[in-house]
Amino acid sequence: MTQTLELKDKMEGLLRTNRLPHVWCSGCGIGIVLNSFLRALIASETDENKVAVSCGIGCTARISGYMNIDGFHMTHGRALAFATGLKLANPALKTVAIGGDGDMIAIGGNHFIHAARRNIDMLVICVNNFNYGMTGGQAAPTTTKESCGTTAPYGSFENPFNLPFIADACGAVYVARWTAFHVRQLQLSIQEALKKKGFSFIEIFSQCTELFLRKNKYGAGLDEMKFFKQNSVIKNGADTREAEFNSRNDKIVVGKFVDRERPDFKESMDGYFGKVLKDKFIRYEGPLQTKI
Ligand SMILES: Cc1ncc(C[n+]2csc(CCOP(=O)(O)OP(=O)(O)O)c2C)c(N)n1
Ligand code: SF4
Ligand SMILES: [Mg+2]
Repeated sequence: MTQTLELKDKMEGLLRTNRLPHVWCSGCGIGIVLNSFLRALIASETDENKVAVSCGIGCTARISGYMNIDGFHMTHGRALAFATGLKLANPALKTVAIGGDGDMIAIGGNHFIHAARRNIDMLVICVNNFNYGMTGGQAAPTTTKESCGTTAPYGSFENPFNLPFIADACGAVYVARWTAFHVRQLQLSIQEALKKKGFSFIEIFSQCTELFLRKNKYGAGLDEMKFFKQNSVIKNGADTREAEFNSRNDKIVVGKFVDRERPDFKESMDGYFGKVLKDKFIRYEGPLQTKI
């Protein structure tokens, strides 16, 4: 009982309750992600004063506005670019970028592949609801084949991206996928990824009740949770090529797929310049730490 009350107090402390009610539609999965993220911060005993959350634009990207920790609401698609700048300017920060599939992998796709390639030390959480929710349900690079969107009234015929595979191929050190149904695994995964050094990526399949589900007559939020539950297969360590989810008839492969070590951007940079510039190289450790 005491533990439950303690958690409730801590959760409330991390929420900007004066901003409630939130903007999300009833049954939307984004609230589940916010809840899991805050629980993971508490359980991992991460100092919230050393965390900065960068978000772009979209329903998901509104998440930083409800957290009582340093948050930035960026231009569309630039959450990772901004998080990169934050991390380089203050290496002591744990930077987290949270956003939708459109924000991170359509307009922001370029920033995504390069942040992973450079192994920038950040946690990226992408809520994949298979469409652009905020702007009216347009098809995204994640829309499943034959599913409709405002810009695909007869259904999409394009191949959707396999996000875990892209992150893996670009060099992410941690890659996982869960759904809004897998709350416990999601929280544990976020906890683990918060401790990881380097580019960590977690994709979360989530329900956009008002647009993607309604337009496609896939049912209400609860029906989509049942769909996630019934069609998911947990395959920790699976080859990310197996994580393809091209159509609603495919199985949803979830789990932790990648967990490896490689030097992050700063370690590589310091190592390289230390070698070529020797004593002339001044390592930058942050605004208060570096003496020039
Ligand atoms: C430069 C620019 N282009 C387009 C938009 C319009 N816009 C805002 S959010 C968004 C897509 C949001 O989709 P997603 O990132 O998947 O988030 P969701 O709402 O689904 O959570 C778009 C196209 C914008 N704000 N800025
Ligand atoms: S439009 Fe979709 S993604 Fe946006 S809040 Fe509503 S249900 Fe959620
Ligand atoms: Mg989306």
